[in-house]
Amino acid sequence: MQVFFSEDHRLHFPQAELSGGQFVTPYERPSRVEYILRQLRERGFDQPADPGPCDMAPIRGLMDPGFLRFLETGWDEWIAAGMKGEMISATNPVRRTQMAREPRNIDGKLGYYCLAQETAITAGTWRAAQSSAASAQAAQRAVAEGAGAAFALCRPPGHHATADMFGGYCFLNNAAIVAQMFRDGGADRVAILDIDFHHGNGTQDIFYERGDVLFASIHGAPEDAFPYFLGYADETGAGAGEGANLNLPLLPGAGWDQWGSALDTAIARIRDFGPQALVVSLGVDAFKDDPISFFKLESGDFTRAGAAIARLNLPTVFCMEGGYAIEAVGINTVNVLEGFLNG
Ligand code: OKP
Ligand code: ZN
Repeated sequence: MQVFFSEDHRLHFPQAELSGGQFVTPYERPSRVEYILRQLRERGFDQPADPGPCDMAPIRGLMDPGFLRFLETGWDEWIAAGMKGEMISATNPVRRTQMAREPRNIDGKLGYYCLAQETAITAGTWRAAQSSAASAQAAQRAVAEGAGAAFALCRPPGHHATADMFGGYCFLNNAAIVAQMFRDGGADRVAILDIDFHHGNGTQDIFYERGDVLFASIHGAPEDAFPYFLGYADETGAGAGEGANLNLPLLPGAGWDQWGSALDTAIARIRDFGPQALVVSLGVDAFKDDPISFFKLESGDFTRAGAAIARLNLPTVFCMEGGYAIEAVGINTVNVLEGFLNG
């Protein structure tokens, strides 16, 4: 399986994440990828290839132009406005501000485009986010050209980012970009399977009214887990997308019995949908020792998950998302990939 990875992820490493009223070292940190790279190396995977530059054309087709302008130029504006710290949003449009429009002031703009305040923007964030999307794009191209599957070792992750908001450690929605590239390349239907512990609100939002991209997600119930405001089972899609959104929320403590059977449900739905390509939002934070999650998967369960996904027998792009139990993140990620290859 080809692996794509860019060292430019290092350009994004905020000093602080707002967590429980404290500033802590971000959970989503550069060293996460070192553990994944080491496991790939030790277990005989191909040397990761650099993806080359990010192709902005498919991204501009999917994302809000004002949001992209903000990501591109926001940091310079912030510094020019005399701000001294990292970009952390303090004021956001909330209920009954549906008519909110982009402010001129950069602090206001930051709030306008931010969906969760734990995520800071720094000088290198935009370039890192582009390099992450570039890895996803290179993996898509490899699979479109006939590789059965490819792994994009994306960092920062993507599935919380909408067409016009960042947050939950995400800036550009890599999985959505890949799905759209498959569509643009001629696939009539594409499925996205999101196995990250957190609901992929961004991916859901981007495709919610579209019937050509199925989004299926297994995640911590929104009553109890970030991103809190989306991910309920009754969100089934709208308009042309009615029926093309499947949320499988699970309560705290869910282990393989429940999680594995939710995976079977998602896989059956994907099979019924009849896609020509599959994108997997591959988070491994459903692991029992994850510091910010509450499922109970064992490392061996990730191998079983990979094998189950392989039975779909689809051209597959894996995009890395979350996983914060730093010692195990490599083992669990590569278990999914190995389970898939042997499945
Ligand atoms: C990103 B991905 C920690 C709370 C963190 C944000 C979680 C983002 C997860 N005190 N809230 O889906 O793994
Ligand atoms: Zn997650």
